[in-house]
Order: sequence, then structure tokens, then C-alpha cells
Amino acid sequence: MTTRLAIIGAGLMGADHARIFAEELSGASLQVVVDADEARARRVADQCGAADAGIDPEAAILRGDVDAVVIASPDFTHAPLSKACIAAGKPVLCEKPLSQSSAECLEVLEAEMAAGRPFVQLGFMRRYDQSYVEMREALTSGRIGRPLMMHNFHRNVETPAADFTGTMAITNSAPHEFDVVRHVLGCEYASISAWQPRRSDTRVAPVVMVLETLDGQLVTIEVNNNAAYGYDVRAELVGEAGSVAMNHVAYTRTDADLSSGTAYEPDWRGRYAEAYRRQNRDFLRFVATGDFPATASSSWDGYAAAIVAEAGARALSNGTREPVQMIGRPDFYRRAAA
Ligand code: ISE
Repeated sequence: MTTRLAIIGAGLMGADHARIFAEELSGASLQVVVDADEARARRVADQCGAADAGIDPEAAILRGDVDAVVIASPDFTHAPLSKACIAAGKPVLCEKPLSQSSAECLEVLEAEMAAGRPFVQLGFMRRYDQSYVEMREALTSGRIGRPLMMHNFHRNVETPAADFTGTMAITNSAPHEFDVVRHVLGCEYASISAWQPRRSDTRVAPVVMVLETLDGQLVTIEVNNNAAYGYDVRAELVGEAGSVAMNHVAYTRTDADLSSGTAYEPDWRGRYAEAYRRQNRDFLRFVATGDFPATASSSWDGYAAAIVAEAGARALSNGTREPVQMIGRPDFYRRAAA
């Protein structure tokens, strides 16, 4: 079966998804690329062999020759467009976050439950990264014993926008950790605290968070969006009988001039290239079979990330330890572990 796709959003991630489906996976054909900037949509459409380009996302979702949709438009459009896909009965791969408002995430959950089957696969691609896959395996096999702590570092070269704030580090960047850590540990959060050190300039300073899980584990997350030297994500899962740490991912090491070094990627697309391929391949299977992928993030996971981010933003601005209070998980979103 060939899945006929609409790509909504032709920015960094929309263009990357279009390229992955067109060049790196089989089983997909790109029908239309949509962007508020029509010339940009046209450019990506031409690059990935889509016949049409347009500016109207709802019209693209409703097209008879579109089976499924990829949403990579600005964050505030994710939830409304996901709901439009649910209403049209079309599976959607939606970039993270589902919404920065947990209330809006709940609206998506309700629409999906009313439709009677899952439609939304959320683009928390780190779940497909081999390092987190192996951390999960180390827990399920019992090799490192009961988990105690998970330490995380998430560093970007510089902030994506000039007006990026510490709060946005929690609501835009840290949700990757919020999601992948609860996926690895298989547990929800109880509380979150957040602090920032002082920088000597006006750039946004790192945010350091400590979370407690309902099973009594501690999770540390540093998000430094002005790390200057490269895109660098690290993690270590510490158990009672051992630990698993992510290695720096690099194909080569250069030894020269009395030193030895490996390179950093400029951003996440290279670092997570294989994770994106695995995720998008799983999406094509989901469209073909209707079975929600065991590894993927659902709209429930999007809600969970939004609730933690909201509590984290409050913790940072009030200097308090904030409880994380989620609604009970609806049966609809219970599934066998991957
Ligand atoms: C960005 O929004 C992303 O989604 C990337 O995956 C992440 O690594 C980056 O830090 C965020 O700013």
C-alpha cells in the first residue's frame, strides 16, 4: 500500500519530514505541501516530488487523494489541525508539542476518544533513539536493577529565537525529556522544581530542573539553549545494580595536532536522523494497519508532557516545588508496553 501524504508546514521540520518520506522510506507518496508562505511550500513540494503546494491546511486535510497528514506548522496550530484530522478520519503525525496548554490537549483526547480509535501519533522521536531503547531494555531485563535516577542534559548551540525565555526552555525544549524519561521509567511525575544560574550577558540562561516520580525516582534535566559549542544531548539512567549512559554519537574521531576529537551536530536533525526514520516508518505502518505503534507517543503522552511543562513554568517563576497533577489515564490510552 502507498500512503498518500499531506505535509503541513514547510519550515525546518516540515521540509525534513518531507525529505524522509520521499527519499528514505518506501510506501509513501507526497501529494501536497502547505505553508503560510506559498513559495516555501512550492520549494519543498518540488524538492520532494509533490505535485501540489498550497496555503490552506484544512483543504489539504480534506482532499480525497490524501490518506494521512504530517503537521509541522507552528506550535499553536498543532491541536486545532490534529482535531481537523480526527474529524476527517485521517491519521496524523503531529510534531511536538501537541499543545502548550494541557486544557487544549484534553480537547484532542476527547475528540479522539469520541472518534473511537487513535488517530494522533505525536513526534516525540527520542523514544526511537537507540540509546533510550537500550536504557528501557536495561530496566525490563533487570540488568541494572530498580531505577533510582535519570540525569539529562539538553544543549542547543543558541536559542532558536531572540526572545526565547527560560519558561520556553521548559515548555518547548524540555518536553522531549519529560516524555522520554517517563517512557523509559514507565512512571509519571509527582513534582517538579526549576532554577536558573545567572549569565553574564542578556542571553537566556540554562534551566535546571529536578523532578520526583510517583515511584520515588529523581530526575535531573539541564536545558541549555545557548551552549555555544554544539547540539549535545546526554543522559544516564542509574539503577540500584548498575547504570546506562548515552555515548556521544559520532562516526569518526579525528586525531591531529596533539589532540583527539569528535564533532557535534549543529542541531537535532542529524543527531536523531535514525530516530526520525524509525518514527516515520512506524507512522506508515500505523496508517496501513490502524494499530497504534507501541513505541510512539500518543495524544495522552502529549497531555502528560504539557501538564509537567505547566507545573515546571510555575516552579521557575515562583521558586517553588510544584506538584504534577494529571487526570487519571483513560482506558482508551492504556496499552501494552513496547
Ligand atoms: C526544538 O524545539 C526541538 O524540538 C528539538 O528537537 C530540540 O532538540 C530543541 O532543543 C528544541 O528547541
